[in-house]
Amino acid sequence: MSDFKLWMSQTQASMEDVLAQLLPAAHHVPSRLHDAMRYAVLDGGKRVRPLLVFAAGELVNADVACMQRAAAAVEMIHAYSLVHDDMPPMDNDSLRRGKPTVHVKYDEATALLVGDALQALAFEVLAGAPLQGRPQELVQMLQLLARAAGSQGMCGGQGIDLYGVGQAYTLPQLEMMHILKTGALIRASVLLGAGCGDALSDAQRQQLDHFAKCMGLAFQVVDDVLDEEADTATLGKTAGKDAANHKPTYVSLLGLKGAKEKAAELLAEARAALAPFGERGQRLQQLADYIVDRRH
Ligand code: GRG
Repeated sequence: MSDFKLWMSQTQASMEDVLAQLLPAAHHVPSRLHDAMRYAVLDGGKRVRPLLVFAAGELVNADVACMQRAAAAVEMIHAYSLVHDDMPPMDNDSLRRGKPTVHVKYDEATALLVGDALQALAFEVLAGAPLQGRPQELVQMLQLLARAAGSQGMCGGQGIDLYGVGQAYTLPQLEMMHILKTGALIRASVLLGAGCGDALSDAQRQQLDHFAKCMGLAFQVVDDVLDEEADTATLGKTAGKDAANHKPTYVSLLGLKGAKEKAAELLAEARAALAPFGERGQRLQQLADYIVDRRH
């Protein structure tokens, strides 16, 4: 196993423990809600956002306990977004991570509460990050996550997506939607990881921010490519699910080859943005490569 793969599986395993400890125990009243929260978060997912927190932390000698809390907070926001996105008024999906979605396994009211409670818990967890003597930095991190999750971040992107159903998007419009819907939380993951260690210069922070923005978009372009390839394999034809729903994707706008080229361009730009960090940026660079090369 490569050094990167080992790091990835160890980080994923340790995050599972951290999340299991930070989530309320399933027997705590109301146990149905707590059981559903644990079901939504634990035992599934690639943990890409926590991995980004930890890899970015390597740039700045970050404190492990701080990164654990930042990573758990971002993953809780991500899990809440998936629970709500799967519900009937949004994507109406019955399977997630190979398991019944929360509203199917429990019920719709519970799924709403799970999302709401996970979002609140995320901020409680981040507020407990051990940044002794740096209260201003902690407030900035809380603001960063709040903005990334809210109407000028992930929820805003989801709104643009919902209100645009049936409309023809241009590439810049699609890009704007994904920069918010998927990219905001990916960007926040990188910046929160960097917030857990030594301060960066303004120039370094801008470079890192550029890296994070490129990766947020690259993640989504690859997601569209993987969706298209899965649909093609299932249906035996090129008309994917999103095209059938008139939902534009990078593949529908650029073609499969064009979308793959776009992902490669974004990766190259992201790698270039890391160059000034030298050796310390190696983990983040490996993770960027993994995000673009991933198979699911
Ligand atoms: C409902 C407020 C609200 C927001 C929803 C992120 C999102 C916004 C919806 C998810 C829909 C979706 C499938 C978007 C594509 C990109 C994406 C976020 C994929 C899922 O993330 P992964 O691949 O999932 O990191 P795992 O399961 O590995 O955690």
